[in-house]
Amino acid sequence: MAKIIGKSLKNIPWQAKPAGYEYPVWRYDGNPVITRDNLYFANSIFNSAVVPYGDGFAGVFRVDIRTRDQVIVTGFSKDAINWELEDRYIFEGYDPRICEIDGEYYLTWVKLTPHGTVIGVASTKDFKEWREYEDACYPVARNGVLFPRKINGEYVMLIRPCDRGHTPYGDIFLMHSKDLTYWGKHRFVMSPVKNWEMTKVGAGPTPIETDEGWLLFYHGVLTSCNGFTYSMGAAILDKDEPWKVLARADSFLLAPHELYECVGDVPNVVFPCAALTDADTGRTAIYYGAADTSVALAFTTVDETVNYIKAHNLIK
Ligand code: BMA
Repeated sequence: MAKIIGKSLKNIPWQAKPAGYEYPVWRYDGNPVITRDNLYFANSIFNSAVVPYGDGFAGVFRVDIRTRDQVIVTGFSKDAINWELEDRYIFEGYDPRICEIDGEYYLTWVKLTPHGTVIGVASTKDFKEWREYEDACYPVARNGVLFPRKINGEYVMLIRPCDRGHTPYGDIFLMHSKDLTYWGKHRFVMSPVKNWEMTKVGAGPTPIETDEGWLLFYHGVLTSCNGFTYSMGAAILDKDEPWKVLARADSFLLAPHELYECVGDVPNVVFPCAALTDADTGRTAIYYGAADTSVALAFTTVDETVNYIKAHNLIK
């Protein structure tokens, strides 16, 4: 049985898998959990990330405001389902991820520069004061996701180099840093392989440490005659050399299906950015943006997902 290496967290959102449901990831029946109505100045609130904080949870939310500028807003919750969002933003940019490393919360996000997007990096202890670091790479990149601990003494970040538009290509790479300022030792991680992800792939939530390796949820993009479809896949990366993909599911684990995933500002988008886990039970609550409009929640257990990946493994 695959086990999470991490903290027990009894109070994460959870619903049992519906009877008769065959797949390893199932949706929360109260979806979407955050909509544009959560904030008066929002056009939409979607690709957002949450983390345990104090006796509850904190989050960094992608808010597209009514000028359609993109900003990051913090929020707090006792149950990780009902959120109070602050009515100011901390940074401009989009698609935030967040993780705790040694008592400090590290935010990575897509930061806008005149030359294209880069990965912004900032940290906080209290979600009020933020320290911003050097940009983690030069333009153009998106989907910068830190591992939740140093590996062999170094910070490790997944990134997806791209171009200024909606990239017609996209592979996941990773890079190392001793100080969150200088990044190097770049390694290729994965390219699209199957049709559901054929256009590009990008890391999703902070990787989850398990006794089998790092469980990585990621998004993959299909280009159809009607545009892009974003779905969620999963892979297991080597614990010490995480650029080595040990196993990878050949199919998606979650794809646009419900109305709130298929209809919105950008139709047909499931874009995972965070996961809360309980090490005791393996329960995992995945937060994903739905149709670039709202935030939704899905569940799995690490054991179910790892078993599914192994049973549908495309790595021979
Ligand atoms: C990507 C990012 C995501 C977005 C997706 C679909 O390039 O901009 O924030 O969810 O496109 O529009």
